[in-house]
Amino acid sequence: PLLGIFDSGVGGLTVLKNVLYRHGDLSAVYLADTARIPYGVKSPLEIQTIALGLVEWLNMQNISVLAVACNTTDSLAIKIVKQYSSVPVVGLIDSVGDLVFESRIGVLATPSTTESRAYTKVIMASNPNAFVIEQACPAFVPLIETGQINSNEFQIVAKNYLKPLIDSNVEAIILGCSHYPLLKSRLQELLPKHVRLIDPSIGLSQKLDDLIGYQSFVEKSIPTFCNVRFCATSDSEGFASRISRWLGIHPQVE
Ligand code: DGN
Repeated sequence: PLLGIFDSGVGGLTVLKNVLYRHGDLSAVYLADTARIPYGVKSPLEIQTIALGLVEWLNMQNISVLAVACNTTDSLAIKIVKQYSSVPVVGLIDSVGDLVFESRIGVLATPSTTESRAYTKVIMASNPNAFVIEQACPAFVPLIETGQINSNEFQIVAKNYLKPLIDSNVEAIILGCSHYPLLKSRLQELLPKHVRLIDPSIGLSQKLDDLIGYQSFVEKSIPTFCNVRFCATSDSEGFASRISRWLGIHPQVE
């Protein structure tokens, strides 16, 4: 099977990595919409129009399943994606239900995603008594894309974003933007030890089990990404160097 997977930039690589841990034999086409990043502050109509174009392109690549590795698209345009995709679609948000056991939950995401309240709705559907606090983190994606997660600036904005969640005594935090797993250890340093960080791409990877008809429970070694075709909508060289930074591989980018 051939997986189509897209995000605005490097965030979806965290999803791809988890998918390949679980489904090591899968080939993939990874599409980064570098021409239009960041998505997090765009209107629903803009995100829907963009998503439609990406899906139409992916439809032409003979994919057998499509993963929306961008929460912003998932929260604002999943209906359009499902309507226009010629293959089954998996997203990040509705895959999270099975991953959450705690009842005081924080969500970190882009402004568009938090405004949609999509995560709150999914969590409340499985636990109506849950307390959910969503925090928009507009500064994170630019800092990640430019490799500045060890900067003072990161430390300052992260502390501000986390404060309301810590003050609310959350027990777990959903990384509701696919870029944020890249911050996992930085965030963990700023949080009380007992707070669990949840990466929704674990749920997405599990959902693929049913769709691609096979799965591997064997612990795989780190994915090599050699069966992945990387594509970007602009600045393919810049994107190639960002892939190298985050994955330690040096692929060609179309
Ligand atoms: N990685 C995307 C998400 O999960 O929402 C959005 C990143 C962005 O473009 N701001």
